[in-house]
Amino acid sequence: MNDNITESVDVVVVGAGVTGLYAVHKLRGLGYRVRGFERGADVGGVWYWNRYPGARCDVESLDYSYSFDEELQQGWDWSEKYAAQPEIMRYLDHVADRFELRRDYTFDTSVLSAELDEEALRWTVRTDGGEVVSARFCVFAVGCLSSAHRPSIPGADTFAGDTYHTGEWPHAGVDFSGLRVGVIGTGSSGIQSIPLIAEQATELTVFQRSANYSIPAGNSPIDAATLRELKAGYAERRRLARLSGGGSPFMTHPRKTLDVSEAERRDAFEKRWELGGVLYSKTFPDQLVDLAANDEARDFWEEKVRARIGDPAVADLLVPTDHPIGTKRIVTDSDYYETFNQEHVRLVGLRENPIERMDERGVLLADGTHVALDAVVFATGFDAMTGSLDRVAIRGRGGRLLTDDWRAGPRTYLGLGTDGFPNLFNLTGPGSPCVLANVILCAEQHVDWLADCLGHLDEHGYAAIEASGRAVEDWVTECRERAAGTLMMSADSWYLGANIPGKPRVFMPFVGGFGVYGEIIAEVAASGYKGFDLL
Ligand code: N01
Repeated sequence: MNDNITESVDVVVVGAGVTGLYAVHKLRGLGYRVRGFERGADVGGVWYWNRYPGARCDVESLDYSYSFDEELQQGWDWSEKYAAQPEIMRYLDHVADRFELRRDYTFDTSVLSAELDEEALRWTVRTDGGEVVSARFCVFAVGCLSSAHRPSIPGADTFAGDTYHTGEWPHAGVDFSGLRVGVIGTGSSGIQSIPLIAEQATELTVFQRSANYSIPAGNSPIDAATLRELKAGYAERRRLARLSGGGSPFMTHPRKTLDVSEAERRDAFEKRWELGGVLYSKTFPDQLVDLAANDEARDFWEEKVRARIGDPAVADLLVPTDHPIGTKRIVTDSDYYETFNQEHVRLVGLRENPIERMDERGVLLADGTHVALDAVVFATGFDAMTGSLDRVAIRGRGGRLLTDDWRAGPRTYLGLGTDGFPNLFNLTGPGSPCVLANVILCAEQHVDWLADCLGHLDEHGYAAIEASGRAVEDWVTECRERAAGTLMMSADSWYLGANIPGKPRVFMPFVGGFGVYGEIIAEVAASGYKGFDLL
């Protein structure tokens, strides 16, 4: 063993979010020696970091929970249809305790590098805690929305008040009472937090670059009788979820938008509206591929939303005109639009009046207006899908850096592996449907596939598995072509890297849907891992 190496294991898992936790549980249960590292002080991943007011899941609680253990899913009682961040953290804490997952993790520790030893086909993983671990397999479960993005605004460092990023929220919470607050950004995080910040702030200014589509969450407590009934139907609920496009037990209307009468169309939109949240973008099967169909959904949305906003000029600013509905992730809100009917809340459209700079006392706009502020909240999103991997120096064959190989966009086979990086897996990331689906079921899908794959290698005496260059090229093309056949390319979304200056404009997720993707990866496994070289 290399002198520097402090430990030798079968698998290193990076990340203790929903994917990493299940990976540790599953692989350890199969007898692999597993070592986990996590940047945060505890488990939870995005839910550990995103503690901003109003943080709430946009997938129903019953679905956004592990399915791998029947006693776990029957034993945990969700209190609300859409769980808020504290309840999800309690759940993940419970999972970590129940399966004793913390004992294999080192927390407050970032993985700095992973380097392939080509002779031994092993990875050397170095951490900022000084550990050097040799592992046969390296599994990244670092999350797609874990690298907070703060835009560079001239003069931001001179601002005298406090600044926050929604994705790095103080654990003790923030009291905005008596303060003039600015929120920059109106994606999910901004739209969820703005109504609650408005309840405390004396003045709230929302700086909006792009208007977004948001739908009322329709959240409600789940009473005991309903919960019993839902749990009794869990098996069927999960079966439907696994077949679905998004990992939730909901199917689109069987017919296309314009093939039904107006009355039937409105009825279908109304039902999805009542259901609440992101599923609205999948009311009809053609909504994200046919602009005329999309326009119907958009018009219904606009009618509903304008009715919630008092001032038509404010409504004009809040209604998006730059992208079809659902081509950025639809936001799920609680009283977002009504917030702008309050006297002390003001909306600034940055397209018309951009931020020129910040100074000690606030924000200066291009038209010369100075907005005096005591605190600024950056709800400006993430360097999504690749940002967290980019922080790790991953060196494969010939010392090649993964970030160099991915300079023109992520290159994967099935989202799982990359040529030149044998035995290295990236879970629930680019090339997979995970950010477009229920990530907990996606995590289970990936980890179960991985566990079978490692079993296959051992059973047949292989040391390693590596995606072939050809399979990677084909998968990249397939992902690109599938996306090009939809309307998803027409929005400047984080799916496309469009929110990060200089990032290549490549649609990173697989748009074919969770169920279809599950069939594809199962078929690859059944074929003896076609597209991979077994070494
Ligand atoms: O980030 P975002 P998010 N100047 O990138 C604006 C998931 N999530 O944290 O649209 C001014 O969506 C930016 O403007 P524009 C969910 O998948 C889920 O809100 O780029 N503004 C945008 O308005 C979600 O999609 C939940 O023009 C700037 C905002 O900041 C994903 O996480 C809750 C700017 C960023 O929006 C990310 O959501 C929260 C600049 N220089 C998050 N740069 C739920 O489960 C950026 N912006 C419900």
